[in-house]
Amino acid sequence: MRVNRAGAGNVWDSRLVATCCAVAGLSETAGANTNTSNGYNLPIGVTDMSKALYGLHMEVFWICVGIAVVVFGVMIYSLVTFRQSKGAIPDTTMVHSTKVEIIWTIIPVVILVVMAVPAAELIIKQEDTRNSELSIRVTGYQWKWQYQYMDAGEGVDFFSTLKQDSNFARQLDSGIDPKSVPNYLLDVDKPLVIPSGTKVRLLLTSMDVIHAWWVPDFGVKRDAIPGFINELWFKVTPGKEGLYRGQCAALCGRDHGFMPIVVDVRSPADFQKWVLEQKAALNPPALPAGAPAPAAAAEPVKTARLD
Ligand SMILES: [Cu+2]
Repeated sequence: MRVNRAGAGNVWDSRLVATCCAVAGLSETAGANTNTSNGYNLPIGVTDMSKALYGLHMEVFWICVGIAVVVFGVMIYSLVTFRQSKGAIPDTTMVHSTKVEIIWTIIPVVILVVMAVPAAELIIKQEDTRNSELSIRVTGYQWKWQYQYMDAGEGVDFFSTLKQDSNFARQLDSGIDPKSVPNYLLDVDKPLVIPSGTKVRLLLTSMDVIHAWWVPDFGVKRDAIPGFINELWFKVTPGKEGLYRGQCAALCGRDHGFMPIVVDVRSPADFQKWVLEQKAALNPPALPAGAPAPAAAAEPVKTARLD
């Protein structure tokens, strides 16, 4: 019995550790990429929006701390000072005091307004996808993401799936220590590439179940729902180029934990170069007249199949 309990305890201990590691996971890899989370608080992030969200979050946090200190301070002081053993007699003069009721209604309303005004301003800003400079259609699948570029990247279209080394290590009895895999479960074969200093709009949808596209460092998280198109936008501060990692944030089935998001932020010039490379790969340049065509041999086979 004792052994069993100890065993169960170990399982829970290890699960707790695993959960904590998973929570801190985005920051654990900070050395290998540019994520700004410290594992304890919201990441400050690399967009004006993520910084504003962090600022608001801290403002509300300190208001809550202030309220807690005042309320618990008065409560504890009253409990200690006016206890029965000291001969305290209940004061009944303030029962149904209109003055007190007005005060304790107005003060919380003022506090709520102080929090609600900047919060509403930020929500309005978050929803404002006007004047975006690059749109990308993001489609969630069980269990991968598809990125289809519009505007300057028109025609670029690819899937982004869990990187092979993570995929092998995660298999039951793989014999591979996940700790030996860099960015375990947080790496993909082909990251989303975007330019810095550019307002990027994502159009999110899904082809099966509800997924959610979440990159903490950009201060964005939104559901990808079949039959709907949701929008989000972000603009990475110039100079913050690098790799940023996120995950699907909606329980989307068996492999929900295995569809990470990696965003490769490049300078606009590097992004332009990347787009040209992608387009060149899609449409190989026409061969000069008279040159031997390497694809010529394959062509009749294709035609024959069609016939
Ligand atoms: Cu998902």
